[in-house]
Amino acid sequence: MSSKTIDNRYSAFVNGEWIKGSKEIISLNPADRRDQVAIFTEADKDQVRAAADSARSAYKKWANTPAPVRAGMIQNFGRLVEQNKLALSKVLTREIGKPFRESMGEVQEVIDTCNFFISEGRRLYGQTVPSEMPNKELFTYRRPIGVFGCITACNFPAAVPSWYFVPALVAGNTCVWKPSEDALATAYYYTELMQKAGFPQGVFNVVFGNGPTTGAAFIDLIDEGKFDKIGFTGSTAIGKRIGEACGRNLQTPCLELGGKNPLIVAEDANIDLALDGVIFSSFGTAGQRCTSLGNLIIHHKIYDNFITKLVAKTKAIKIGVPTNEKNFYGPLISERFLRSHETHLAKLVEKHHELPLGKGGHIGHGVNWEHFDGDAENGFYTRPNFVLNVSMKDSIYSTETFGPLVNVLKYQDDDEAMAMANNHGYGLSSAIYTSDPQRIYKFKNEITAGMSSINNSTTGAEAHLPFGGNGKSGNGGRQSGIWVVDQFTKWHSVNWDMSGKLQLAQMDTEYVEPDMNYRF
Ligand code: UN1
Repeated sequence: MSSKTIDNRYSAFVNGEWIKGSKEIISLNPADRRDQVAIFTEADKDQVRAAADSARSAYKKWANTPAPVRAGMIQNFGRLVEQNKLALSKVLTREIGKPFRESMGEVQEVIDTCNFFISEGRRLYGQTVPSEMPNKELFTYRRPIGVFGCITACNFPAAVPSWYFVPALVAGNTCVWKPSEDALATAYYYTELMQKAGFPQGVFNVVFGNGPTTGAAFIDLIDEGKFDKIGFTGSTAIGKRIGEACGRNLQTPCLELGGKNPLIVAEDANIDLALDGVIFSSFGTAGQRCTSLGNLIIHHKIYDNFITKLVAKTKAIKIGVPTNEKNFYGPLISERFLRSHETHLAKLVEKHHELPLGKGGHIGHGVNWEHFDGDAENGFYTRPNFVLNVSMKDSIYSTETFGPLVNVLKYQDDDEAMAMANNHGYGLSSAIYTSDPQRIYKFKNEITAGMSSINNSTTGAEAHLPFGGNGKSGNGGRQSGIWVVDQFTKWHSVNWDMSGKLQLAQMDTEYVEPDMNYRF
């Protein structure tokens, strides 16, 4: 893998030009902190404003560009991503430590999203609707919303932005993106491919920077009226701040927030299948997916047997360099995530909890892992954890931890399992392992999450179904699939009267009245 550092000190891509700032931000390879992947600078508030203004100036022309022409540029982008799939996946793995196979999967998700929306440029259907009066026609049109501001997270730094930008651009919106400060190189190459795809200047703008600075400036600009629509993937706390700012301005943001995703293993589950599903849900991507497993809920009759097997199977997983395909997971995305993981272990694990794998923090720093091939000194690697004896009263039950840390709860009956699956207040993903159709039916009806898997992992949503959550996981907005078009367009109703006279709705109609004098 190339160890070249992208050292351009850019802070933003505005109106088709790269510009520079002064305060450096650096993304490191989490498998080896000595490897600097990219050196950029932070966009200050004026630069974020300039990016939003550039999107505003480009808006009218872009909104009036025929939708199939707009979608043609998405097609170009998808093809370019396909041609660069290997290179982009390598950058992803180097920059956020995602195992290479998963990086390839993530880049494929970008391509799938483009493929799905290319033909939407030839649909974006409105309706022709009958009028209640003669010589009058009614129509509905989907209109773009305007300037779309979007802040994304570091765990899916290519796929998740595509869920937003691909439909937003096809629908005729112009965009400003603040990618994660931990994935600068990925965002840089993504933007380069956007540029090569042919989008006109100002249609797609990018600002780099940290959350408390550039991100905060971004949020302030909602009150300045610089954005018409906001998309945000990240923590529930910041999602609430964004929701408040949007609410004040009568906007509905698309918020994709945290999760404490439950997985139920019923007494009649196929145990081997469930074990594989639990291990990937728990530790795939080092537990750093919004859809990763948070609360594992096991029926009391199979509990001991399941835990014994789960612990044995987990002990056999390999952890280490993300380029080695034998490794199940690599380092945490950055030092920040490692520190937060350690804080969770220190603060949320209580006396009555039991950790059958040991208390697994930073590998090489007081703890070890048998099958480990990473650089413990310079990498942000951490051991997996299962926390047993968790109850719904414990704070770990309802706190998103975002890392390889999974609670285990024991249940007596289906009602208790459903309570455990819902009561934490998040509602993103969920799963059940069972062979009983009645149980599946109950689960589907009672789960409050936006997404559910039956006999599969909590992770791994496909790119053409609605993705998103309820409760603390979001405001009900959805990404992906055809439904997302509703996020990026507003309905416009048109009445076209050709009668040549003033016809008033509800009054100048020719309804035939019933005989009002008739009484039976
Ligand atoms: C996320 O973690 O924000 O469903 C996205 C999945 C992936 C996307 C996760 N396709 O696990």
